[in-house]
Amino acid sequence: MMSSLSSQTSALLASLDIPEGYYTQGTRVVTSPLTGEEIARVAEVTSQDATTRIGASVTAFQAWRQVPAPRRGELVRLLGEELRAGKKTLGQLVSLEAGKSPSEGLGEVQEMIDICDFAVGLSRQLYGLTIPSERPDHRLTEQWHPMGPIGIISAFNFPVAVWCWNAALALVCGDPVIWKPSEKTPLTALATQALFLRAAARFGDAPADLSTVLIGGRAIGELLADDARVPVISATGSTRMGRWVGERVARRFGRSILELGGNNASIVTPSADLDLTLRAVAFSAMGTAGQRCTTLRRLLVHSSVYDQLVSKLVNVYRTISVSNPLEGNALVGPLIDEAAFTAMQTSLEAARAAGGTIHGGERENVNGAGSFYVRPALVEMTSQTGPVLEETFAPILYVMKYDTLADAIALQNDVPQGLSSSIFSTDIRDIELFLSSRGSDCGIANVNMGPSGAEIGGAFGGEKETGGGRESGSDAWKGYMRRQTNAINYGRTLPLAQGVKFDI
Ligand code: UN1
Repeated sequence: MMSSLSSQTSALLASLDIPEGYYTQGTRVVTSPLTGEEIARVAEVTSQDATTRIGASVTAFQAWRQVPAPRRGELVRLLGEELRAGKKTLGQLVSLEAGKSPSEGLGEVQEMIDICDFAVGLSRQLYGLTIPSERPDHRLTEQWHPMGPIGIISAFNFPVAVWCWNAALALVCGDPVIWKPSEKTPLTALATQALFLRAAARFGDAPADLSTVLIGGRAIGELLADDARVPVISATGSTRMGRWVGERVARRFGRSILELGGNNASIVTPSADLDLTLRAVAFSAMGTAGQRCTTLRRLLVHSSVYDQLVSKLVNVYRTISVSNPLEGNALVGPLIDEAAFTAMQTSLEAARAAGGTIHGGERENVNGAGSFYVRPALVEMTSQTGPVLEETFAPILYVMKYDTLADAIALQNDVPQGLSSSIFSTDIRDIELFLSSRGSDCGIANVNMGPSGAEIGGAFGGEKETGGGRESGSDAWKGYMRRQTNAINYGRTLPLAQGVKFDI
């Protein structure tokens, strides 16, 4: 007897023309965090299959790199159209498989559509420079060439958008993509691949195997990271995973784009608009049940506004709706699994031992034993220590008091991670100091909003243990291409650079 969620899942997958065998026959059991019920079983690739399919991706590359970039953009335009048409279906699947609210599920697909639009325009703007040469009758230029297959290792929390940030850029840059999705979210990957294949069929003459999905565990990720035929590996997930992937890729001189853990802070200054701050903190700390790499994890509040803001926050934490977001309007859905719940409790224990005062954090009995819903936790700390220095992928917000902005910035930067940050202020001096070279050391620094919820137009990523990679907008496309410098002599003599003489 199929559970109601699995029949819902089947109906969604069937509406994307995905054959039933793809998600009913296999060894990997997929459960929904909403209820803990099994919703599908998918087949995994063997190492041998994966190796063969990487070879097929290389063949696709040889054809695709010859297709003019604006024409490659047409494929991504069609992908964007398929995503528009399939937005509701894919969004619902994201909710079922990752536990996101309907609005966040749809938002994730919108993020895919946005990056497709961006990449289409980009397909006519993969510019190189012309550089003045020091030699007469010489020209110096640079151009950008396709790299080869791009390996994409993604996490459960943005099960499809992260693929698209990478894939939309890679495809216009002339690169096929090979995707190893999170073991926890293979269904949304299969659905995304189905939409891609529809776009490719409409495109007409796209080479086969431009997009490959490898469903599997760590061994498949390892194989991808080790394969020198895959020049770029873009990996999103924990710092532990990224260190392991980054080291393997570096060993073979591959390029990695790492988007790893965050331990994002916001600074609330005395001039902050506290109503706006309250809403921004609530969204960025509790949205997606605290399971974004950009989630607000540390709140640094000026002592003059601490009591006022924190008392309001405690109230919001006490009353925010925690439930199955598909059955009501709950703002906070489930954690992904039991391991996430255990990690959260371990961090809360450590915070208590370090002198923290904890509000919330208890398990909520929503859907029985198989699902893990928790009341988000607000933890008042007197110092930045122990679990505050780590990323726990759960809704825990550590709150600390500060007296000078210099102290707050020092605290904000004094963690191993460097993804995102923000300041709440209406004082231009405070804002500009925070954004200056003496300010936030993160890849993202926002003003009067939380650290999460980035748009695709900017480059996305961070420093230190966040891995240093940049994805998505701005010139992140350069990570998917190889730069070639060309010096061209159009004269009849051979002047050497730096005035070197070599007359034979
Ligand atoms: C992630 O959590 O891995 O900025 C990505 C955000 C989203 C992306 C998060 N646009 O919160």
